[in-house]
Amino acid sequence: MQRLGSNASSFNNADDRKGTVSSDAALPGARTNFARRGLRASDATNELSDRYVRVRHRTEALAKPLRPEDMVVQSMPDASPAKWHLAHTTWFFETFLLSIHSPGYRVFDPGYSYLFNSYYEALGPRQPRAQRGLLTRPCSIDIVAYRRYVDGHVRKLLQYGISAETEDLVRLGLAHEEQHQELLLMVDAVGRGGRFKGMSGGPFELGATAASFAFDNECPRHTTWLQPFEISDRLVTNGEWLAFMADGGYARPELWLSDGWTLVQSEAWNSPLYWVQTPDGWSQMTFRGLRTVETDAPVTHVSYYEAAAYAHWASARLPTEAEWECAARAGLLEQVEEVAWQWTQSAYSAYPGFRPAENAAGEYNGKFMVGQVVLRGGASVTPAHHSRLTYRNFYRPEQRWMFSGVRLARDLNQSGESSELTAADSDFAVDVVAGLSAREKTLPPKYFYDAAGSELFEAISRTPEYYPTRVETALLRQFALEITVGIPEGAVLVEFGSGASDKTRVILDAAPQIAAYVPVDISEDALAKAAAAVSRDYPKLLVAPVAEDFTDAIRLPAAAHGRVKVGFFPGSTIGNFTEAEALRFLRSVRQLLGDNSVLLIGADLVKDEATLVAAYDDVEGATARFNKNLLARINRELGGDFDLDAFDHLAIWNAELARMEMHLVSRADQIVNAAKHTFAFKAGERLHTENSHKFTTKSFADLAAQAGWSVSREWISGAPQFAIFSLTPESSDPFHLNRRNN
Ligand code: AVJ
Repeated sequence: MQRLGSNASSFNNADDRKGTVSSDAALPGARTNFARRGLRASDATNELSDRYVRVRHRTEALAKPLRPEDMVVQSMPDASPAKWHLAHTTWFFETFLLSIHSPGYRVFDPGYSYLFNSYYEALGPRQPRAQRGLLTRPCSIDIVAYRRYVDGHVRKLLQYGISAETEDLVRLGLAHEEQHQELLLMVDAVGRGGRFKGMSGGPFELGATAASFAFDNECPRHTTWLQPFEISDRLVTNGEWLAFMADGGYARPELWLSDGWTLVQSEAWNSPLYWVQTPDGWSQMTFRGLRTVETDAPVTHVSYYEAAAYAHWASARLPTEAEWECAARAGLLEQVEEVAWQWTQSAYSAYPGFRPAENAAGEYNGKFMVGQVVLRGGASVTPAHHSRLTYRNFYRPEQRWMFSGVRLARDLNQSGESSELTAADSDFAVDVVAGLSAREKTLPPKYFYDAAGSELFEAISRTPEYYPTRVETALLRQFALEITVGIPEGAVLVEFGSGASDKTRVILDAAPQIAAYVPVDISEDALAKAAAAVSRDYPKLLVAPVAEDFTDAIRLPAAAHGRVKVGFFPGSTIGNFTEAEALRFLRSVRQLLGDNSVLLIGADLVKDEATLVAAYDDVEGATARFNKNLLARINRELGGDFDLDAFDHLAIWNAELARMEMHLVSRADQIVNAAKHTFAFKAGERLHTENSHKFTTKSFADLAAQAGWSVSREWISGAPQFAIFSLTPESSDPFHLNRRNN
């Protein structure tokens, strides 16, 4: 018996002869290429027989987690269903090996040649690939029998010793099967989460007709009106449920209906029923004992309260029973009746015109029509044919011992558009939706600076209360020569967030040895204008603007190459970052500028609260307008309907975190629409729009040090104090940075 190693290499040799194996494409022509090498020794035949069993077995092992229903699903036109792969690989052996080389072999089923031929024109017509998912028959059991039948014949053939040509065919068949194993692994029908499918609104006929059996509560069939909606084609999975749990799903009252929250507390619910926490994570008590929670499987055994809380968390809702029935009838849904009953948001009540059956069976359904919620679909334990698309199951909202699962739905607007943001939506839209959906509403301050916002900031700088700009500019002027003294001939000045490049001129005037200027700013217009003005006023200077968000990793233009780099980051803009963001920025600048560089940073310093608060809440109201411009910008760019007068500007000093905070405070309970979403504000609720961290010389030096910079000099103004720091790389040891961030 040969070992696996030589086995593999003999396969590779075969491979070399015919170039790349492109499975089926290799076949009919390839067959004639095989040299005749006479009958093989029985050792080799045994080895081949073993390998045959192993490969065939592996295919079945891969398909093992699939239920019969999974086997049929074709997730997309190009991907064949699992059942088809199992049959097609078998058909391959039957057609190219047994039918030709096994005397007297009779095909398992003549019809299979049509169904399981992939694309061999020579072998006649076949099932179109995109329609392989329609093959409910032969069923999985038939396919297993087919595999056994062919396997028996192949092994018998191998037992008797085979020709080189036949052996090559077996090896080809196995290589072909291994390729299909890979395809089988790509059948994503089992584990994928749901996708929303849209339906336009309009009249819909709900309920059962008299034509076939139905319970009285499914009748009478009647017309109801649906608003446009979208509904998930699959059920919420355990994996998704774990994410809900990890996000505090069972601990956040705002997600829950009032009665549900009471139960969460009194029953200490923290997971679906039958889930138990083990040292290795969550397990689930099943009919077959304790099993690790399968992340890909639909969640079951959840109450209506849990389903509703989950939907809230997922920015969705449960479907109404009419929506469910409409979508199921339209064929949009998977996992309709084979996995779990699905909570709807519909109260279990009488359809219009309902009359209880006029016999004892009339007691059957009608008298339960209070305090219960409808579930639709069917469960894996439901007797076959018991579930119908009109079937109305019902349970009380707290019950969860049954196979109950969750399918999500969402509203569409009247033109049938989803509220899902797509790649076509701006970063601004994405950040606004995320920020306004958060438990503590917040927006990134970088969005202040559209054209209107930049002008409003200029207005702030002219108010008597807002000192930073004035004080920093004065400091720069006063110490310009000292600040720039070390800058060598031919250096490049790289400015982050250059705006109008006003302060730049102070540096350029004091340091004519600077040969190039790279202003970096996200606002293309402002950048182009400022660059043109600087070029005009400093004709010998090479100006190479970079229109990019300076918080992203940027690349320097060729004009900067080979020059000593001087970074310039004035305005205390570093104060707007979180500590993590500041470190990320300082580290990336450290890399960008290199070992032999300088970074000049302006930073505002901690001082008395009154001075700080006044600077961010000037009497004239410039800062309030600046703050509210963010809402105006949302209205302008994202179709928002913010009422600017319904919010108050708030500036507060957070002493603990050493930062000024700006908020917008809702004056009343209100609903706001923006970026295809709806947001609720409670009276007094805050939208946090900016932090402006204030430093001490020590806190700043610590921050810089953590990013590989050391403060080589600092200039500090008189009160109100503002600082300019000159930073140099702390060490040119290339491993230094890594050691610092552990
Ligand atoms: C331009 C970011 C430095 O934080 O002080 C002014 C912006 N916010 N008034 C700052 C700002 C409110 C300013 N920076």
